[in-house]
Amino acid sequence: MTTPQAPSQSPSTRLQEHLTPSQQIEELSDSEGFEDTMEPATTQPLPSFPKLQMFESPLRDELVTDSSEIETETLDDILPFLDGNPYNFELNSFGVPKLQRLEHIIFLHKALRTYPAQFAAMDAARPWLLYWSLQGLTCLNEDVSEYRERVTYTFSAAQHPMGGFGGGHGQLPHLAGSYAAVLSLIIVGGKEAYDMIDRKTMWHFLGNMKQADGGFTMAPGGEEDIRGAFCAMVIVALLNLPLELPPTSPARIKGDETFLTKLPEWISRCQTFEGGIGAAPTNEAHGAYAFCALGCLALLGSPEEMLNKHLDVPALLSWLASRQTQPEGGFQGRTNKLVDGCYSHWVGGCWAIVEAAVQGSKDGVGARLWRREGLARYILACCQGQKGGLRDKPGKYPDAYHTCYNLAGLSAAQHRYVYDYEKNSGTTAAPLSAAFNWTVADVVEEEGKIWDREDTVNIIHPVFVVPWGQAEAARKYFEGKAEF
Ligand code: FPP
Ligand code: K
Ligand code: ZN
Repeated sequence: MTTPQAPSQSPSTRLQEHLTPSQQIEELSDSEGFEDTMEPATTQPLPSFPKLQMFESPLRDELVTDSSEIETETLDDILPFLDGNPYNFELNSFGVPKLQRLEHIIFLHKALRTYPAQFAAMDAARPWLLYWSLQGLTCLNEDVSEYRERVTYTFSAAQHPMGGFGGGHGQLPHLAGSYAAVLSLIIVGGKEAYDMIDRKTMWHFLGNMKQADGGFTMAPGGEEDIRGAFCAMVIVALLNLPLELPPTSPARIKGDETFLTKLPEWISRCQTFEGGIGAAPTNEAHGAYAFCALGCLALLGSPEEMLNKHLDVPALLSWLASRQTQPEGGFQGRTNKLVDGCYSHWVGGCWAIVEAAVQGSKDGVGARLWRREGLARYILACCQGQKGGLRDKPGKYPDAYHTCYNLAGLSAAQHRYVYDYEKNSGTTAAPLSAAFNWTVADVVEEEGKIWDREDTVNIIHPVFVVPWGQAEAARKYFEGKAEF
């Protein structure tokens, strides 16, 4: 099994020969703020756009609705980017815009700086801003160790005395904030960052979110949905927390014993008649929740066992495959809605887990269930902002969220993740260690590569969505700790 590496010399390394990182940012981004020009420049045709892909989706019917109209308008915005090159980006050897690596790196460094006053409304999302930016940077092979101290300091102020993380000092803890905080700390890594997390109060906080029906609420008295289950179990697995519920847990009070009690059954109830997965039982299926559900199941056991036991896999496959849009190539989040670059990860990231469930073993012949080439083309041709950062679609501004998840999706397209039952077979079967069994391979030529080595982003962990090796390092560190 090969472990592909990103290009050895990152653009920033080249730049750093002359300037410090902050000087580079000033130098190259001048006064644009967070803006991107929406004006396409002159268009040069892309030589390699396959004509077959130009046909409209055969699934479209005659009925005109608000949804069909906006779909048509969206296609009008997107097609110029698929069969032309409105921003005059340099093209790779396949005739597709190159990954604008340096511009994206600069964009993400800027996203980690001070925000103007109107961003105060996003204060509760601060952990996310850190996570998206750090994850995006590492995906582009950028070293983020310069942020280690700041990240540790920021989250030490956002940690609630009763456990978990909020958006900042004095804010109530939340499972989404706690998830983004823990992932950010694991990305920067190191003893100080790890030790800053109060694992014992975190265990109490997570226990208080666990409900007697098997699911988790996002916050005390908050909504119960699949994000809660996924975020909680990611934290339990990474921090190696005890599976036993604390005595104050609502589930414990009703007689349940562990974080796992009735959890896969609760996830199973989120699968809908379409085959996809909703936020909670009875909700509409949506790609973002599908990733949370599959990720959560892949934490509890092997994908093969967990998905086949708790989901209707053929129905799931059919629904997931239907999310890839034609001719755009990217993914939509739900039936009859629009393609969006962030689903490059939320849906694109589901495939590794689903493929592992279908293939079973590491020797399984690569099942070709989706078009990697189509996704990579949508990301490179349509989602790269003119001045750095990635976006939902042409006509939208780039942001850290879409940059992170487009890059994660590009990684999903470029690498083949394989579940290896034998990877940790020498060690004891520690609780919640299933997600530490993944290995990775490069995507082979026949799968339709449309990227060069320079357009290749780093491998990320298919379940934890952090740089390869960082989840393993954290788990190893916390396995070396006493219970608390
Ligand atoms: C719909 O928005 C979007 C959702 C219903 C899901 C949002 C959830 C996430 C992005 C993932 C959360 C994951 C974790 C780990 C916390 P929309 O109606 O604007 O978009 P659409 O038209 O594409 O459905
Ligand atoms: K959307
Ligand atoms: Zn989006």
